Amino acid sequence: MSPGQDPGLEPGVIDELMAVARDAATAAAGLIRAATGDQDDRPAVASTKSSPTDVVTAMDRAIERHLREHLAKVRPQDGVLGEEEDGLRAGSSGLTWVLDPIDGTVNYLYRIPVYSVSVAVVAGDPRVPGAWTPVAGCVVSVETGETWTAGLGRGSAVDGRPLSIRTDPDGPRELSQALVATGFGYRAERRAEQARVFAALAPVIRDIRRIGSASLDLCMVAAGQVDLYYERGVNVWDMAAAALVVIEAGGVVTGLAGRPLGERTVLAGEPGLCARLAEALVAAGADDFAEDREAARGG
Ligand code: LIP
Repeated sequence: MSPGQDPGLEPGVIDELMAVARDAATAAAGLIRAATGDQDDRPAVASTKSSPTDVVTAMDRAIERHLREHLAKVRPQDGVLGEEEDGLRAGSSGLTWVLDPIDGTVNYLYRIPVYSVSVAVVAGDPRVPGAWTPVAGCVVSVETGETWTAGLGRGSAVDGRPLSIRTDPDGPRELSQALVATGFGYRAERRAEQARVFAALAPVIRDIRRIGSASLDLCMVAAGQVDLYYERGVNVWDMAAAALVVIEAGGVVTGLAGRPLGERTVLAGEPGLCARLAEALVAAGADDFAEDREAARGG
């Protein structure tokens, strides 16, 4: 199963799932705003994950707990996978909710007003690249309130305004004219490799934007605020909802060099331009990190 593949759900069911995603993400964003207000001090860090800079705040955990409790009431038959609580809670429906309580956690920590709540529901197993397809999703930019929604075959919108990548006659046709968003990982070794790729890419694109939230990067692709996005190591909860926003706006969201979404590098944008980005990324060595060679050796 892959993004865009039809899991055979009725349009009415998808519309219902869209409403659940939207209501859950909107309520969660409201809780963050109410708790954060105009505080200047940084939120409490509860722990770290893959590195000392990969932080989890108390708010991350509280919002995921709130989302899990809400979904257990309204969609008890579905599974749930979240960024902060270990493992997947299996369901019986074949659908799994994929939650990122705060996407852009470091921005939230530094009071940079660019972070989101991302709520998606997917068919298949979201832990396995290529084995899931997003069915409905919502991304809420917490500080601005912008609400991005999408449903499989039901289109995508921001604040109710339909999105369409393909109808932008002014969109760039060449990579040299493309504004490209990307991000960097929490581990220094990976950032060194990502910087190497970026150094090779920078001369052949218009410019780069490093927003700090994969879900908002992808939503900005759908809205034409950036032309392309790529990033290595993005988790399914960062991108499941926003990938559908892009796909339903006529874009593509895929892995690199024929790999499934969720394996190594994700890239997104208008189909033709995205293909040219993929070529440039492979030429820049984006699919040949030291960790890839180590994995190939069975390390
Ligand atoms: C973040 C992503 C971002 C990436 C950051 C981080 P988090 O997710 O949304 O694209 O560059 O390194 O992974 O950790 O804020 O949920």
